[in-house]
Amino acid sequence: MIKWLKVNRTSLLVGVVVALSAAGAAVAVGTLTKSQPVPPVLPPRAEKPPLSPPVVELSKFASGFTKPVVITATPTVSDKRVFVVEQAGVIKIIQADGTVSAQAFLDISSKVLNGGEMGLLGLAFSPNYSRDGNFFINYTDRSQNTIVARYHAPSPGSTDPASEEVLLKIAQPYTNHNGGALLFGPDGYLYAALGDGGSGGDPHGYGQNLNSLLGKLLRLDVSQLPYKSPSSNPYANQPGKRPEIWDYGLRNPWRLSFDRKTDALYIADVGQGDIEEINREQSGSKGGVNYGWRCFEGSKDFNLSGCASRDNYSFPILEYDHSEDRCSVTGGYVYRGKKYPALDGKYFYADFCGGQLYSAEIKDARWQAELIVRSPYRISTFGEDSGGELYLADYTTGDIFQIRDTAN
Ligand SMILES: [Ca+2]
Repeated sequence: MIKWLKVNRTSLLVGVVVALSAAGAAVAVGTLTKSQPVPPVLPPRAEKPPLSPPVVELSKFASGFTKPVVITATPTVSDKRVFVVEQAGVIKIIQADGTVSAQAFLDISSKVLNGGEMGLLGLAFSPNYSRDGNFFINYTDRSQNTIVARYHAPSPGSTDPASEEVLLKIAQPYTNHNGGALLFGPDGYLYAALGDGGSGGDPHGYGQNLNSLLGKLLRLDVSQLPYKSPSSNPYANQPGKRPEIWDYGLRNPWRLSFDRKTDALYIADVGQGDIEEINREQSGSKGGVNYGWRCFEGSKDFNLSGCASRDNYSFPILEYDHSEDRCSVTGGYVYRGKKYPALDGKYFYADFCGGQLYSAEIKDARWQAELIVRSPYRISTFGEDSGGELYLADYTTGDIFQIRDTAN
């Protein structure tokens, strides 16, 4: 035992001297005994190779869906499953290897009015899903109401269909512009997007009417039901205004996302006949943002009757017209995944009719968009898996594609 210790002390001393020499430290061994500070022995710095400009490819990930409108995942990072919502009222699971589970996660097609812009349109898992098993959906019921409801999954792969608890039931005056996006914010509240009720030109003025939930982004505390409107909502205690409202002046918000890194909120809003738009709301916003509809379509005047001066409204960071077969924006995500670092920080979005996939970022102090792919797809939605990798859906074929960078 004693011999063993001696040997190892010697080895340790030799190790220190060798390490210092290897690091090029100009310290004589003799000075070590005077307790002078010794420079730390650091490993050689690993230089990361520079990233090449990304080359984005849409790689088929899964197929066989009918009219996919939502792609999402649970918030549990180790849960690699991807959930796909079919408009008719079915939620299916893609396993990590791309196979689609035979059994639906939820099938409420018998309750859903499906067609045009109606159907099962939103899905968001509780931030505590691994513990509470709750998730939230938005659908059009058979009487043409928008329903926001909570469901419970007693085990990871199946749902109790009788667990529905309705949070909101909102009559839809027309069949179109139902919005439908649901997502949890970094504040833990549920954000629910509703369109202006439909027809054209917002004939009843819902977008600017703070006593209506239509044309709004709502912010709800769903930690217990019935839900509460957080007291920090901008109209929480104002008579004649709905306390659920976070933002207003939306026409048909089709897909929202929070940037996982900056917490900024991106809202894509479908235009009337000319302008498609992307809006961005900074982290730390107090809400009450007026996104302009039906006073403005994008940054363009639409119907200024009863409207205030332009500085009362928030205008898009990005907008585009209906040239090149474009007709309807599909909002996406800022890439924050791990696999493709050259995509980090780029906001991806698309046009449903023209098939263009764009990425945008701030260059020279302004938002600039770049056409990435002119696809043959009708891109109905984007989605993130639990690790932040991005996917999109082709509404026509029901294929799900992963956004990849083949250059890095
Ligand atoms: Ca707007």
